[in-house]
Amino acid sequence: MCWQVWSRILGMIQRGSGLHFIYVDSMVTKWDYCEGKVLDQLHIHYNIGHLLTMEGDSVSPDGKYLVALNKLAIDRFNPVGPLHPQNHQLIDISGDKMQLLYDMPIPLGEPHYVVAIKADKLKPAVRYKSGWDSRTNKISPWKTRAGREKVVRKDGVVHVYGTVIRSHITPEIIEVEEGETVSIHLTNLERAEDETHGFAMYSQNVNLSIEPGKTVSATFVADKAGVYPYYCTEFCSALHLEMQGYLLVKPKGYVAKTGAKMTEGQKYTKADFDKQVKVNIDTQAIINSVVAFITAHNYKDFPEVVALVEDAFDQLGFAEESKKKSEGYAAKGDYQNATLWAGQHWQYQVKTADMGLRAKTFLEEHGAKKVEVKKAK
Ligand SMILES: [Cu+2]
Repeated sequence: MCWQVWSRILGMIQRGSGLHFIYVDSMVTKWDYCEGKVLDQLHIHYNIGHLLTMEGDSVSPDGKYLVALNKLAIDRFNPVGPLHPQNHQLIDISGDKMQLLYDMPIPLGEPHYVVAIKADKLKPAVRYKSGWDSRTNKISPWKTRAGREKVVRKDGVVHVYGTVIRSHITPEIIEVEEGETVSIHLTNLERAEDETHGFAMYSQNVNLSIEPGKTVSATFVADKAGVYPYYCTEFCSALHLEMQGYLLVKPKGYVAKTGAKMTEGQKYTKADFDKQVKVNIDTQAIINSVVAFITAHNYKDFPEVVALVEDAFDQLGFAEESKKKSEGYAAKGDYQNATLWAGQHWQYQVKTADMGLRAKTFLEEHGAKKVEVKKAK
């Protein structure tokens, strides 16, 4: 190949592609560097600062596109303040004539020396190891497992070891005294891809993003008595709004008046328990039909689906544990705990069904084929 595209007074070459930008004229020039001849010029939006071609900085440039990275965008987009968007323009350079395809304004400074790589070179991690601190890149000392949530007061700090999972933040209530330092450590128990939860607390400047497996901490001084709601900021499932709780900050030295008593929480009855069990049986029927669909197809040929199925079975394992606990309490006539665990069982079923349906849709959209299913004798 003997041509290049230029775009600066002294120019910047995208190696192997022969493209240059011309700053003052606001142009991209394509030229034949063997013959010293200009092949084509394209006006772009002012003012071009850099160029980017697909893998243009490598020894084997690839693709048919160039992006003009322009510095200024006055008059082009709606003004939204002193900082105007920077305009990036996508150009097709495959033919004799370059062709402008697309404008992309972004609210950042114009990037320098940008590199474009093929999407299939990306091999990102899907989830962190459970309890991972992404800042120190090792297991967090604050990692918490399901059922091990606790509040510990140590060296003048209230440490909250909490967890988040669809669709619950544990603990739901945190009680501290005015002036105490509070350190909240949250572990996302999810293993499913893209199941990030958020955690925002009113008035305490706490706003966390907690990706699957991650443990993250936030520390603040609860310096004003009051009730501060916290909640998940990601729309993580249909039961997303269940993910909330309250920080209660008692006035310093507050003593409850005599006679003031906490009222008992809601008591579930056998009827509540039976109702939840019926819902769980119906949900299981949906799961079974989805599993039947998936296993009747060549799902093992689709790594995305295999990952979803693994996650789904993980969740179903948790579901089994909750079901056993619920049945154990019911056998003892403790319908309060039996109903709570039956509800937990259902939560895991919903997660399983959610992943199963995503897997089913993927198979339908990617032309999965039917396979022979061995019948159990
Ligand atoms: Cu959530």
